Amino acid sequence: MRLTSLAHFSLVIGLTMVVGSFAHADAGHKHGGFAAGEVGTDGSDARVIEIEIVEANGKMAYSRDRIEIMQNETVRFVLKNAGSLDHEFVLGTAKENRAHADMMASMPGMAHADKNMMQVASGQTSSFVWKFSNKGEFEFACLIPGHYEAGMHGIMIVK
Ligand SMILES: [Cu+2]
Repeated sequence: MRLTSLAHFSLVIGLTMVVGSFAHADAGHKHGGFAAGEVGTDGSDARVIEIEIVEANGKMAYSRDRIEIMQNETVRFVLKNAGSLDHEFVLGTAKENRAHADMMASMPGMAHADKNMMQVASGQTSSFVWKFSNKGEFEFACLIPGHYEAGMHGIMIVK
């Protein structure tokens, strides 16, 4: 009985390690890039997707909560911030965004800039060109503390 449960225990540990390493590879940057692809170098022939950021009744949201893209498509996101607060737009897996948001919450005022994101000040419009070189389900989100929870996130499906 004791031996059986010991064997069972080590099997569980082994499986956990295998699952853990898959999850790590999935969340990590592939080939030195980002999970969702890479910064677009030329936006001149990109598909344009306009998104408005709105705030109302304690909620904050992007005007779209689901976007479908074809693999290798280059997209120019044009974000118009119609709210009274500054916001951002970060592309990644839901898991990457969660980890990033937790880090920001633990370091208030942390300087925060990376290639897979942009900031949009209140009343401004900014654009951002991205090449979706990887298929999968990703997320766009605002990771300023409290904003994700207030509604600032959407799904990006790359087919
Ligand atoms: Cu925000």
